[in-house]
Amino acid sequence: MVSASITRNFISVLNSASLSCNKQKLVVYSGLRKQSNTWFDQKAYSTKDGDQKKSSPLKIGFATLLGGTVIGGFFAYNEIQKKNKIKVANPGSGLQSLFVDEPPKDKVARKICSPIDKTGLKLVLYQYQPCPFCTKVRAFLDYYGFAYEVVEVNPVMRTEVKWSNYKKVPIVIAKVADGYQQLVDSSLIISVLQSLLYDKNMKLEDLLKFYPMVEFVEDGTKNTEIMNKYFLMLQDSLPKGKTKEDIVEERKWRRWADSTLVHQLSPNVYRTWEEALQAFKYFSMAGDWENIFPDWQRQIVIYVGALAMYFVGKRLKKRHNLRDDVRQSLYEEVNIWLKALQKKGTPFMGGNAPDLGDLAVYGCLNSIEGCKAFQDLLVNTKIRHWYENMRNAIGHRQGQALLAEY
Ligand SMILES: N[C@@H](CCC(=O)N[C@@H](CS)C(=O)NCC(=O)O)C(=O)O
Repeated sequence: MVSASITRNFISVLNSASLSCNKQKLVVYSGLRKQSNTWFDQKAYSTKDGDQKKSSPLKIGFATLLGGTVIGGFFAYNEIQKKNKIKVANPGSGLQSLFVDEPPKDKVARKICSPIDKTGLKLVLYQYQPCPFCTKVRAFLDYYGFAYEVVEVNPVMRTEVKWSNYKKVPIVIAKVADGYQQLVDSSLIISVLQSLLYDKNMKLEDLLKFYPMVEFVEDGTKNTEIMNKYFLMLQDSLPKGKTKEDIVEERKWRRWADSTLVHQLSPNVYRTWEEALQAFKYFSMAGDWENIFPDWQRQIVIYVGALAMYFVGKRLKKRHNLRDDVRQSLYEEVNIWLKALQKKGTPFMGGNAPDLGDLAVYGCLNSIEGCKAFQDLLVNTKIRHWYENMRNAIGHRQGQALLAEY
């Protein structure tokens, strides 16, 4: 299949042990795409579906009609869902759904094998390929060399996560003593797993108690928030080679990635209908949707998703006060990061190795890697050097020494 050969370009196997996974009709994805000196110069954002061609007016008309109907239904359905929303946890308890049985994961898209992972956590990541919160989690897991399975969630149907009462992705399931623990929210997932790596004596179930979920009402809408989600639970000692200031700074950039950088993405990626469609075709290719979703579902996701996100992008631009030329806002934010990095004078914000701030910023930007906005970012800012270093650090699992101690 055409997509299989394209996908192969995106897959590189890290070591022979990983190869054994291939026997299970699953691919091993290292997080490091085929390396070449010019990977970023090639038009990564061109796809096999010929997105560079102009879409015909008939296609656009059809997509608009179909999209309008589906989006209308989708928003109406979401409203009903919101009203019936079940709480995701007991407020204040920190305990998020614990299952006795493993949740369904019949659609494992790929399995990342890692012989060094002796945690026994058997992580499963439920995700949308293009979701920046999911890319953040993947960057973290790959940097440390965790073994995990990926279940690709259809962003329109969401059938793969119907078992959960949490309405977003990423969701990570981890094996614990009494069953399977659901971890929700990218920052919580990262904080809990990082804390676990720093303190091997802690149990994941116990760590979770430090991250209670609270409910609050904002502008008449009920919201939930996870307390301490940017905090690592370090007990008495600091991680080797880190100062208190390092930890505070790391937290600052993780927050910044979630509260500022991430808001630049949708308005930029879905800036025009052509860019929105191109982005979804790229997501389809990068996420191997052709082999995961039936073709009719894939087409709906691509066309409806592109149309919906085109309008969502416009709304977010307004909500987050982006400039009329949204690219300028993206460049300005990325330059804030680069300036801080320059001031620090080390290859990464974490020093000679990436920290969680680096991983969060990389995760956000990585989610748009094949899009026109990313190409423009490379041309108009100096992000390339740091980004390439991050890509290598993650692709080669440079954080694995910590996981290997487990
Ligand atoms: N704070 C959450 C945000 C997660 C989030 O907003 N995920 C989006 C996808 S990028 C989502 O699932 N939205 C609901 C939906 O698509 O139905 C996190 O960091 O994980």
